Amino acid sequence: EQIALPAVQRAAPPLAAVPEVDLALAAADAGGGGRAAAARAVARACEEHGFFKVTGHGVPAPLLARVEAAAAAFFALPQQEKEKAAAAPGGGSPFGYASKRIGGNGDLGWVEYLLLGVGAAALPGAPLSDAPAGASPCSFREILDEYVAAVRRMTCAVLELMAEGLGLEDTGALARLVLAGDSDSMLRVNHYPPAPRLEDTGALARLVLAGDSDSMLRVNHYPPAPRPEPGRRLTGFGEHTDPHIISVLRSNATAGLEISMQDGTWVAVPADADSFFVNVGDALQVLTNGRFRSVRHRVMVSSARPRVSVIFFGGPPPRERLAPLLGLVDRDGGRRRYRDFTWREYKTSAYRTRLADNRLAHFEFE
Ligand code: GA4
Repeated sequence: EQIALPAVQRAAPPLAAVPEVDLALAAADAGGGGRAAAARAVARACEEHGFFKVTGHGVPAPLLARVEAAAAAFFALPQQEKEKAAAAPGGGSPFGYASKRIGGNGDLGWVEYLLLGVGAAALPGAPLSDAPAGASPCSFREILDEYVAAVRRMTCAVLELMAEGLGLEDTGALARLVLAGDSDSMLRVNHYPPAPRLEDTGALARLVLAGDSDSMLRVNHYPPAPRPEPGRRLTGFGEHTDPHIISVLRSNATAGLEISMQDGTWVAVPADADSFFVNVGDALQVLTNGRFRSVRHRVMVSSARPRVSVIFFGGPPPRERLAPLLGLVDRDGGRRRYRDFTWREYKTSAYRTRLADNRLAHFEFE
């Protein structure tokens, strides 16, 4: 008789061909048709998966290494110091540091993280301004601000390619939303500690041996338990779509990210620490009248090494009306898929949902 252990899941197969765009190549070959080809490839990836890889991104490798080292140093701090460092002006809910709790509606994951507001205008005395960054003389905040500036620039280059791929006349229409002084953009730094190994035979005993362990006595007979599978996986970040326009992710060399295909099957995205990964968010699905797909994704954690990921969420200003971009509805036979709403309205509604919910369903026309 098999007893299902909740954390055990079979590994998803790897995504066979990750769509990829080389920004440097696209920029260098503007005249030779390379740029137009890159724009078409980006649009195709956004339609099919809502997901693609970016190489030739221009974010310096030493900066990526500094961010990764600073994040590792931060998460190695004692719990209390992490909480204190992240609580500062501009650090109110949902921003700050948290462990295991995701959002405010009961979602849990095998993850600890920092969430920071990073609108175009930097705040003096922002969270983490005093936090050390490992060996670096800069504060963690200074390193993150430098990173956000570089990633925002690259994000706008990607958004311009998307606009070109959509055939928009105004190719700056998407990038302008994220560049606005009051753009509602965020940075998330996730740390997924390795799942406790089943081979770590002390993991459970240590809990019970704790001085304040809540133990009881009960006499039961258990039939022999099945041998647990070797590839034990925990949910690091449960399945969801991102609410913003665009998410730009970079991780260390530890895998874990999985995306959902259109038929609902899950595929694993092989880690690539030298590249960025782009997700289409709900707001971009609306702006494209459903043509680009907001990709459902999750992070699964195994027992190997810690995963660290840093995600820039590019969002519009709160007052911005999310309506299909000029020209896109005509092409869809004049039919609008979503009713009118502002980003502020959408966010308020999204933050009341559970992670796995379909947040856009509520705004769809029949
Ligand atoms: C998913 C994308 C971003 O990480 C995030 C998340 C936010 C949070 O962690 O507070 C949310 C989640 C995300 C979607 C639905 C709501 C809000 C948790 C949650 C259950 C920062 C975001 O903007 O939306």
